[in-house]
Amino acid sequence: MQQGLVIETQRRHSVVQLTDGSRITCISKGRGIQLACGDQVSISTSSDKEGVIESIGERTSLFYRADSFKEKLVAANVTQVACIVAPLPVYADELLNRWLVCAEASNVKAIIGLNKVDLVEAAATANALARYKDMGYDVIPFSAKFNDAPMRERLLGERSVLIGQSGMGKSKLLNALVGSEAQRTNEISQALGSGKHTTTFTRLFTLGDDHQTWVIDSPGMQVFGLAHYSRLQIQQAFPEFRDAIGKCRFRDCKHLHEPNCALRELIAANKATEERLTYLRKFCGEGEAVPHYERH
Ligand SMILES: Nc1nc2c(ncn2[C@@H]2O[C@H](COP(=O)(O)OP(=O)(O)O)[C@@H](O)[C@H]2O)c(=O)[nH]1
Ligand SMILES: [Mg+2]
Ligand SMILES: [Zn+2]
Repeated sequence: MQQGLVIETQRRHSVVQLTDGSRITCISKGRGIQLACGDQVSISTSSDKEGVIESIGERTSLFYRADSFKEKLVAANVTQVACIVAPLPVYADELLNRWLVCAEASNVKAIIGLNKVDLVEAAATANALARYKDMGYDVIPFSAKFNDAPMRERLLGERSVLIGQSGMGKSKLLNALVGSEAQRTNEISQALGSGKHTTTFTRLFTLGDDHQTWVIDSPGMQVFGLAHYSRLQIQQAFPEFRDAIGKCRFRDCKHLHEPNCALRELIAANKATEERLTYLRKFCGEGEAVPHYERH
């Protein structure tokens, strides 16, 4: 039995990096096991070519999205979610809020990387993002093209998942960080001969000789459901509203026009924004919750 780290997943196949840095394509034993990049696994090998995932180590964190029908694991055991946005193409603010809420609800720190600060349009975006600093999120302006240092600094020593819509510059950043390694072809697709494009897969890269820094590149996502979290978990994932949850005059307060709404009082006092309350109400009203994902 050998220990390894899942660095690529695709249905029942995954690529596992062993402690000596070598890689092996594996299949999962049970049907019910969903693997994520970042999972620590025990594998058995029948030949040098293919391994079998025997068990998954306990996860310190699990970042994933879900709608009422299915769950999609994004990354396991990460220490931070790095949300990558840019002025062009214009990033979607609602998606950013979904990632922040998901990170908060999964107990993982979130940071916001503002890429392409070399563009003149970046000044307005930086202004718009200033409100997130008030909520406690660090906003890191950088340019993957001309100066990636501010972002690199925040990634070193951490196990991060990069999340962002396509076009925000995640691949460019990865190129700057890991060089030609970022062109790593999809090993599962190669093995299976399916030749899928690499950017549709989540991939993990390790940095440094000790492989302790992780950067996980996820494909650009246009939807990000939060159906795996309860209303209360979602409400509490808004740091600026957290202390006010449950303190409205009416227990079933919709936070619209009710008197003595504790959330609205925060907005009136300029400690929270109308926009964030709209997201809170929207995210809470979405779909029936799927059963919480079984941790192995
Ligand atoms: N001006 C500018 N363009 C960038 C920067 N970073 C990435 N781009 C460009 O943005 C486009 C999308 O980048 P890419 O890395 O493929 O984005 P991804 O879809 O998030 O992986 C490409 O044309 C990049 O050259 C940057 O810092 N400044
Ligand atoms: Mg990309
Ligand atoms: Zn209320």
